[in-house]
Amino acid sequence: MTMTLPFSPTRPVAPLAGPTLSPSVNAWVAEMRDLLQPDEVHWCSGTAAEFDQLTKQMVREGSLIRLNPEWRPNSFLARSDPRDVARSEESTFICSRRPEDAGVTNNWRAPATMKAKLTELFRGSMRGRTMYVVPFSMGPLGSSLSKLGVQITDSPYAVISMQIMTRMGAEAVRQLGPDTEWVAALHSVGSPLVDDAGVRREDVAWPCSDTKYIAHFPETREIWSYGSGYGGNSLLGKKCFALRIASVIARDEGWLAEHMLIIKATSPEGVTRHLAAAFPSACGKTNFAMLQPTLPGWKVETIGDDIAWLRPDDDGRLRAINPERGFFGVAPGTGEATNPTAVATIWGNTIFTNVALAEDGDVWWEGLTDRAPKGLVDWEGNPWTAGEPATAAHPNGRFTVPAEQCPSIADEWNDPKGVVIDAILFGGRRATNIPLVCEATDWEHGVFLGATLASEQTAAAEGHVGTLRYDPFAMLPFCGYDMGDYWQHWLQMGERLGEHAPRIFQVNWFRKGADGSFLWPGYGENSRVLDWIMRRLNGEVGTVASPAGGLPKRAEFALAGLDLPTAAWDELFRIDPAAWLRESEQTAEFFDRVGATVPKALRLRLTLLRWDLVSRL
Ligand code: TSX
Ligand code: MN
Repeated sequence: MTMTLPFSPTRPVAPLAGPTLSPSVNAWVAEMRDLLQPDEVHWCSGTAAEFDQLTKQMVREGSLIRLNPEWRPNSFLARSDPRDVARSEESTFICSRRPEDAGVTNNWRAPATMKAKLTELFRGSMRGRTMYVVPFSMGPLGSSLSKLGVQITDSPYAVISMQIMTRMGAEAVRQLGPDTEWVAALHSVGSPLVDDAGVRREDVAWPCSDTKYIAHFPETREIWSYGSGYGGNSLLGKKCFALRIASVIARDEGWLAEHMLIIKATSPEGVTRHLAAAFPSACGKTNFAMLQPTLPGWKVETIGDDIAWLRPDDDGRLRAINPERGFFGVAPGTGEATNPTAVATIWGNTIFTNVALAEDGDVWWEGLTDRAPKGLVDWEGNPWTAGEPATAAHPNGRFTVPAEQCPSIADEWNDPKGVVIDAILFGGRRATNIPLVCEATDWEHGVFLGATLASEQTAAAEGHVGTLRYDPFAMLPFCGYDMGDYWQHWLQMGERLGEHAPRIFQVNWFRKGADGSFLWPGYGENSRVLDWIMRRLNGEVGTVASPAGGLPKRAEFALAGLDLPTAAWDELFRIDPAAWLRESEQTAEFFDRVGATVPKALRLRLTLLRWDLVSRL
C-alpha cells in the first residue's frame, strides 16, 4: 500500500473529494449546511495545493504570518485570541443517556438537552464563512485498526491543522463506502460574519466565542464543538475522537484507546521491542517519545507521541497504532538540550501557535535557546524584551508538524498492522515515594499502578505541597465513560490477553532528594531505565520485591559512565512505609470519589498494600 502525504512533491493532483459513496455522510453534510448557513461549502482534498491555497488566503486575511522561508519554509505563526489558549475542560461534556455512564470525573449533560441547546447555537453560526468538509482517517489508511471521521468546520486553521494531524482528504473519502462507520465531528468557532438582520461585519484574526461547548455523544459517536478554535477543542480527530469517543468504541469492541506514546527500542544486541507509555501532562512525553539514548549502541525510534490504539490480534498479542499523523507539541521547553529531535522535526511545514516572532522572521520560545534573541514580538503581538515578567511565548504555545519529518520516526509508524506491544509504562511527576522504575507483579497490579497514577503538586500550584493530583492512566480528562468501568475494562483485557499480555512498569524521572534537587539526570539517561526494562523482558535480570513492585538490583542496572552516588541510588528506590501509608489514604479517598464502580480487585489491592505497609512500620 502506498500513501502520498500532502508535502510530498510526487503527490498527485486532487482526485474526487466529495460527495462521498456514503449516503449517511452526504446526508449529514447537506443537513449541516442547512443548519449552519455558510456562504460556501468546500470539500477538502488534502493536497499540498490545498494547503498552499488555504495558508496563502489566511496570510492575506491576517490570521497567519508566513515565517521567513529561509529559516522555516512553508511555516506559519498563528496568534490566538488570548481567551482561547487551551482546552476548556469546564466546557467539555460527555452526553450519555445515563449520568452514571459518564461517571463522576466527567461533566455530564443529557444528550437531548445538549443537542437542543447546541442546535440553536449552531443555527446560522457559519453565515458569511466557508463550511469546510474534512474527511479523515485516524490511523493508517485502510488499516483494520483505523477509524474514519468527517469534520465540518468554519476554521481554516482547523483544516490545515487536521491536514497535518490526520490522513485527511481524498484518500479518506476513498475509505468511506456506503456502509462504512464514521464519526460525525461538527465544529464552529461560533462567530458568524452576518447577523440575524443580514448585517455583515469584519472578521478578526482569531474568531471564537465566549460561549464554548465541547460536547461528546458517545452512544451515537458524535462530537459537537462550539466556540473555540484552539487545538484540543477544534482538531476533533485528536482528544475528542481518538480518546473520548474511541475509548467508548474500544470498550464496546474489546480494545483500548489510550493517552500513550509508542516507541521502538533496539538494544546493542539487536533485540527490538515496542513500548507504550502513559504520562500525565508536564512529564516530557514528547521528549521521551524522541529520546536519544546516552547508552552506547541503543536506538530509540518514534511511532507516536500522544495517542495509542491497542487491539489484540488473531494470535492474541496486543498490537498498537498511532492514530495520528503529526505532532501537536508544547513548544516552550523544547530545545537542543531537552529534545533535539523535535527541534530537527520542525525545520519547515510547521504551524506554530502562540509563540514569539523574532526579527528575522523565525519563531522563538522559552527553552529553544538559552538566551532570547533581540527584537522579539510576544505571542500576543507586542514588543518583548528579556527580563519582562511575562513570557514571550504562551506556556501552552504549540507546534503542529507532520510525523514523517521526525528524524527518529520508525519505519513501522505507518504500518496498517501496527506493532506488537511488549511493555506498557506508567509515569508520573513524583518528587517523593515512587521509585525510578519498578515492575508490576502481574497485570492486575499494573492496572492498579495505572489507576493510581498521579503527579505531585508543586509549591506554586494551589493546594499543599505533597498533595497528589490523580490522573489515572493519564486519562482523567479524556476517558469518554465512567472511570471505574474503564479500570474494569483494563482488567478484562488482561484476562483476554493472558500470557500474551504486555508486562507493565512504573517509571518516575522526577524524584527529589532531601535538598530538593532531582536525583536522576533524566532525558537521554532514561535509556538506562529502558535497558533494564528490556533485560527484564529478556529474562536477563531479576527484581527485589517491594510494596511498589519489583525493583532493580543495583549490580544489574547499567550505571557505567554515570556519576550517580550510592546515596542517590538508595534514595531513588527508598520505600518509606509511613509516607506510603499516608499516600494510600489519599488513594483510598480518590477511589471513594470514583465511587461504586471501582473494581473490587483494585480495592482489595489497596487493602493488601496497606496491611503490608503497616507490617513494615
Ligand atoms: O522531559 C523530561 N524528561 C524525559 C526525557 C526523555 N523532562 C522535562 C519535563 C518537563 C516537560 C525532565 N525533567 C526529565 C526527563 O527525564 N527529568 C527532568 C528533571 C531534571 C531536570 C534537569 C536536570 C535533571 C533532571 N538537570 C541536571 O541534572 C543538570
Ligand atoms: Mn496529550
